[in-house]
Amino acid sequence: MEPVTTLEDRVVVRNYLGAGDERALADDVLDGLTRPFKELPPKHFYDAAGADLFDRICEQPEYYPTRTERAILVERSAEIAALTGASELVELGSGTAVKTRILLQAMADAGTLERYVPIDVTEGMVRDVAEQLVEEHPGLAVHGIVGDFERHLQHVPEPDGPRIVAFLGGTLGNFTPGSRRRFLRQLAKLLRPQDFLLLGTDLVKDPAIIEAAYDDAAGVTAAFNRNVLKVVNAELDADFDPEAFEHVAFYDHEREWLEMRLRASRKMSVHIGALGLDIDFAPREELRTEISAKFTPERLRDDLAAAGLELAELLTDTDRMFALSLSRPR
Ligand code: AVJ
Repeated sequence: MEPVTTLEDRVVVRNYLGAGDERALADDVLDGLTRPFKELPPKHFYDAAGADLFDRICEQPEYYPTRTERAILVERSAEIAALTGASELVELGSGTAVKTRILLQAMADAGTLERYVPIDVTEGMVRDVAEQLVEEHPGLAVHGIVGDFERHLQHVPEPDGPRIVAFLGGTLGNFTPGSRRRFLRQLAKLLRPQDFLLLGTDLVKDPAIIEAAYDDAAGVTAAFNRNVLKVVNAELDADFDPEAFEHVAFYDHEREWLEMRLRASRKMSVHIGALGLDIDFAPREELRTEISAKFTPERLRDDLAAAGLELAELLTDTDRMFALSLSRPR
């Protein structure tokens, strides 16, 4: 009898998130809100409501990164598949894998596709994507990792063939310059000489275009920004009044990054029950919630080089709004 492979045989999902993970928010809030300049890391935007708001941001006419990156992928995926000869795709922050499907299809068309390794913090998302993709691609194996790509990269399985590690969407821009290079070095460790890093980065451009992308007319980004306060309220029993904070988005020329802040409209005191902590805001005091770095090709090359990587291809749209880069160990 022929051995029968069921869909289940081709899907493995491992969850590395543990009890300690609620602490991550508590620690970040304790640390970030007691600093002289208040700050919260952007990863806490993404509860279910935040993820929905982010999806809606991607549909706003002002928010160019998502559709531009997708267009580059549509245009160049066949070339990426051919150039890398990759049989496996490891993806950080895979989400609903909308863009990834384009690349996986190109790898399937090239006849090389064997395995997809999505990494995401939302278990349901990893499972759904895994099940859909094995149905779409006969022979594809999916090894899903539910975890934080800043902490769980050691659980990425040994490579099975030539590999692409993909970090799309411009999320590298959330790192400050020093930690950005440190993180790129972590990614470089997943690569052997024949492997490639596929990185999506937003590019330096007219600040008015960037600022509009982070302050859309429909107010979706403003709602997304305030959502982080709702996350803190829900998870840490706090009493932020999100509507008392104004959405601020500005491009910092010197640092070449977009910065989002929440500005207190009045003096207030916020109680954070789970931490037994009271935080005071002065009128107009600002809380930084995100930086989103924009790159020049030169700076990208330098950051990659600092991580021991060499730029092989820089793929951009005709307006040079966004870049996909392929790099490999030097
Ligand atoms: C998901 C980090 C790439 O920086 O453009 C969108 C997040 N913040 N609008 C970005 C975001 C406000 C986004 N990244």
